[in-house]
Amino acid sequence: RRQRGLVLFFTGLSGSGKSTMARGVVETLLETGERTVTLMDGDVVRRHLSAGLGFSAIDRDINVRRIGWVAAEVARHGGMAVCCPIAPYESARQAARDFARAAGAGFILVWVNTPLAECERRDRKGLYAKARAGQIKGMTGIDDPYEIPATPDLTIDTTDLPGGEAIATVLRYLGANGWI
Ligand code: GGZ
Repeated sequence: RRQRGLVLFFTGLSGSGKSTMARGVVETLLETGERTVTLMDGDVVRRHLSAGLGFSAIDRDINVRRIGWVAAEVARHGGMAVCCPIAPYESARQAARDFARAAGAGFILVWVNTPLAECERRDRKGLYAKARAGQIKGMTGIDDPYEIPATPDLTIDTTDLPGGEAIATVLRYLGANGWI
């Protein structure tokens, strides 16, 4: 019997651990062959699907809705799409959920709620330091909003969680809910 399609959507600040978790989940599923899975990696999305968009409220809204729409199409016929944009706005996240529902697919919102202080401590790309120094404007969490998700299906703080455990938590959730 064909599996029901699923959109697995990670949201959280830059440096929260979303992409690492998304990649880990995808890697595991590809290895086990449990599901066909498409990763909508943030960098790749912004290079192709959302080329030309910036980080204004409107551009972020368009970006996240596009991701949600494509993910729903992937899931429409039984595929699984894994997305990991910051997705700072509740309305765009809700739109992504509605696209999935309209496609007859499931939708799981994972809020990676690693606190700003920890994301800033990691600062792998140096963006937070630049934002604090006023060299870049509109950095999420510094001088741009992140709306707390109202109805996350799963909430994970990666501060004290080794990468493998964060990934395992998501895989356990998928297993417990019959998705894998
Ligand atoms: C937030 C920014 C910004 C600003 C560039 N604010 O850690 P990263 O580098 O790799 O992930 C961030 C990425 C965010 O793009 P998204 O498509 O996920 O954002 S949204 O959902 O809001 O559309 C960060 C980098 O782009 N980046 N400028 N001002 N993150």
